[in-house]
Amino acid sequence: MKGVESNHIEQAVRSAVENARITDVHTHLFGPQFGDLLLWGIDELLIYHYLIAETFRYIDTPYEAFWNMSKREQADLVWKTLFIDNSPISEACRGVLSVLSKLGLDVRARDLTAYREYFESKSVEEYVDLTFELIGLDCVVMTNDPFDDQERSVWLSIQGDDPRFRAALRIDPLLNSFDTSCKKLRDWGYEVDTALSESTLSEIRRFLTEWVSRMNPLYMAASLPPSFVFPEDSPRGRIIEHCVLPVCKEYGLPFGMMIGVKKLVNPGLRLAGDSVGKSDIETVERLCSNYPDNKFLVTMLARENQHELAVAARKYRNLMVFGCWWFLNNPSLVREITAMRCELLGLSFIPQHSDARVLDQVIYKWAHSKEIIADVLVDKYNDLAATGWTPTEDEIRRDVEGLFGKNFWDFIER
Ligand code: FIX
Ligand code: ZN
Repeated sequence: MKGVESNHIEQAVRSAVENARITDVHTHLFGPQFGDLLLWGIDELLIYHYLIAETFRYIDTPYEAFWNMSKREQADLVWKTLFIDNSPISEACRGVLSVLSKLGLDVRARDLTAYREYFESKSVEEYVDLTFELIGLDCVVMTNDPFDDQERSVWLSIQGDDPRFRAALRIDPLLNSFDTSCKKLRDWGYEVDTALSESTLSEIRRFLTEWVSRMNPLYMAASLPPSFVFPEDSPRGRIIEHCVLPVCKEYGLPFGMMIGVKKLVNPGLRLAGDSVGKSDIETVERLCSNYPDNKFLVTMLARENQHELAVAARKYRNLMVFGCWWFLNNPSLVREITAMRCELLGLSFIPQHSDARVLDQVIYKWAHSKEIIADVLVDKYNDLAATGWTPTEDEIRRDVEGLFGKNFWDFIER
């Protein structure tokens, strides 16, 4: 079997990564059939909550004054503050410029008006096609919340779907604020009460089953606080134990746990106001250990949790680690975390997701991530070749296609 000569490994790896088709396993994007829930274009890029948080570090504008501005006025302020008055070296700023550059726009001109004219010249359907093809996206997984009134009404009336946009049933309100969601469930005809009686648990299972049937989700998911523990004698603990895990098992759905978010530490920043906390890995181990017939798709937000999460994945084949999430999606940390995962897990993990909220973001989030993941893989295959084991180009391609999509689909279908 002819392996790649060591002086050609880098070229083979970078070519495989460049050509790898992508399944983006977690985003906040919506297909065009969801109307204005799908965000795209330069103004949406500029008012991404990452950039809003960064803008407020430089200005004294009262939060409410900012929120009372139009989106265009907000975008103008972000552009002036982060790109003109200060150099745009943060990852989120660089991302905006990467998008413009890859779309062939003249970044050197710093001409926001011209950039706006470009996007105004596109239809959403045309731009979705362009974006998916530009970055090699096969499919993105949405975040679909039946408790969101605007989204719920779309699901109840939607005709047809776009196979490039697959669903994930997101249940944060059910798990993290059951008092509020209990009332909504009652309004929708489910016989539930906050006492979480057996009949209530049965009704919650019915609710989940009905939305699984409606959405055909690839997984069920929730973001969870650093304090998340299981088992726990709380509404969250009881609903996970008696409703989420049984329904996931019945339908073969992974339970996606995104752990470590401290919600709204600064409420004035709204969506930009969340922070991070170290979480309890033993809870993840306990769930994987006690529910061997369930699958767990897990990402954790704290850098301090990454090593123990990778070690936990070595112990439980029903645990799939994914992404460098949110505050971890920065070059220095993606590099560190991906190398550690290769060293501990080989190729049995999902290195990245975009978490894109604005369609255009997939262009930069994947371009930046592919570059770093390729760097790490070049190192690892060179280390391999140094032992005398020379991987073939087909093997490298196979491995890379697993990282960018097949590992996810195999886990989903297992
Ligand atoms: O819970 C989540 O899905 C988080 O990713 C979001 O709440 C967060 O705002 C985000 O978009 C991070 O990238
Ligand atoms: Zn997200």
